[in-house]
Amino acid sequence: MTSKNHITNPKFLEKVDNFLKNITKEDKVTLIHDTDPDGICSGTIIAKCVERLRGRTIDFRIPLDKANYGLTPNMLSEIKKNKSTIVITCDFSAEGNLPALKEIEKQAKVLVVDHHKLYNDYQTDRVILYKPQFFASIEPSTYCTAKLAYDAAARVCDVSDLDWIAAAGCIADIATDPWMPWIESVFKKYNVPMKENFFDTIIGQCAATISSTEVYDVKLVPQCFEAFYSAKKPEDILNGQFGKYKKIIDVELETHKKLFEEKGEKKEDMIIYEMKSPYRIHSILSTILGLKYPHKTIVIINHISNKIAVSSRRGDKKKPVNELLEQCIKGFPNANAGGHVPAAGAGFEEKDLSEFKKRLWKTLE
Ligand SMILES: [Mn+2]
Repeated sequence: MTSKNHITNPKFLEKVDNFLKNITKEDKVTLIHDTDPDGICSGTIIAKCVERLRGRTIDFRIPLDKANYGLTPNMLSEIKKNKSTIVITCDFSAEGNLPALKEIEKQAKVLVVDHHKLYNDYQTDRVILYKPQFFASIEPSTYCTAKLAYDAAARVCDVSDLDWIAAAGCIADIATDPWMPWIESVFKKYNVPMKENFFDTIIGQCAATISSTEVYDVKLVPQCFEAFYSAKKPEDILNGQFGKYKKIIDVELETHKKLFEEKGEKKEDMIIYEMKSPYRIHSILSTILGLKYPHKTIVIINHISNKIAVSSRRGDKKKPVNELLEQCIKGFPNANAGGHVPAAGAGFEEKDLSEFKKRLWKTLE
């Protein structure tokens, strides 16, 4: 099993245990989750955990609104309308919007399950930020939310049948390194052959099914959650209704992988590739290329419905790409950037693209 040596603050985890164990049948539980594989996988594990603990499933589920990353006014009004007494968020920095978090706290107890950057150290007797930064010595980007959710759930109920879902989240987030012995045991348990590239395995393909569906049409993702909720094993996901979206997206990815090699602009350790796709494939594409070129800073720029979406990777973490993107969009109107040291994203208006690229190249000087 997983070594416990990475836990630096076991007392902190007891607070999380108590939060989960104290949820009652009468509580109204709202789950807010990201719509990427780690968000879906962690959300499924948390929802299953709540169901097993109190004998009734969660009451409300709100997928994250990608256009307004984080807690939104719409979420607040829904939580108010629903009279939620428990709010659990998965795979985004809910504390990034502190006023909204404080507003929810007036009405509900909040558990933030997440491994993204810590924006506000806000822990109260009604709000727990269950983030690796507070209790583990592991680099947060490699302690993905699905694994956080699994580890928390495993301390308070039996979720051993959900291990493959947690492993899928780890693969999707390139968060396998610290958990290798455990991941190998999961593969063995489900007779899944190990491959050099995790994404080529059946469990990796489950994660890819979510990301493909998300980039095909984000509106379909809520159904992805249901598919994971009812799946008993990895094959159930691959043989389900979402396989067809994966095939469409795979073709699009192959096209741009080739074009990246031909048309990517290279200078020193940076490769910038500008593309146009009707699908939001930039982040999957940059994950694939980041794995292929771990010592390069990969920047994928997608022109999508008159906006620019950027995804960046730096496998060896030698240069923090979250800071790189934050720095390069400074002062742009309607822009955002954020993420992890090895993986980050940004969005801004098309008119700012040339300035953005100029600033990117300038960081090499
Ligand atoms: Mn994640």
